[in-house]
Amino acid sequence: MKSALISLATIVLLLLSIGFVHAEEEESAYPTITVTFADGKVYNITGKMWGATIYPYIEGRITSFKWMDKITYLFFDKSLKGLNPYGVDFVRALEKHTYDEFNKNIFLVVGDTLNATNELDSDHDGYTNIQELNNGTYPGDPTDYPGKNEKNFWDQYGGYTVIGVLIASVFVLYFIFNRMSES
Ligand SMILES: [Ca+2]
Repeated sequence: MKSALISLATIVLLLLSIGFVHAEEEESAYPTITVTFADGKVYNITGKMWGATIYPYIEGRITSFKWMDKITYLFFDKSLKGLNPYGVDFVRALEKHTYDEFNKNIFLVVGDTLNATNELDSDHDGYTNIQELNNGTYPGDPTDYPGKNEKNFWDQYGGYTVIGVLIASVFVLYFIFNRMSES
């Protein structure tokens, strides 16, 4: 009876801790980024602001790719702690505006910022940011670029070729051994 109670208490504690960890994760999806506007005003763009205002605006502007499913790391590194090279260029262009402009019409300023960074190649992979945005690859990740997923012949059929050669070798060896045992 006592051990049953202890097990029950342990299970309850485990469930509670899982709940807490989960709640903490959801709280901070994106990092807070401190920006200094052209008028010298320092401002914190919170994770909530990236997620609820800036990302949805970009999803609406880029129509050739559905960024909704992939947008998490558009500006941020894979640990979601800081900006990737595209995020750095984006914030730099954002800082050319004044706080007043940003405060009055955030969408206008974010739109201008997007236009100002479109022709840059932030990750230096040979594709401009807008080419990558339209193709659904990350403009801040040099290992992700348009055409990367079009596999070449070896990537696509290399595995089958190796298996085919192995099976053929087994057959050849089988016949050779058969002959040797017959003679
Ligand atoms: Ca690029």
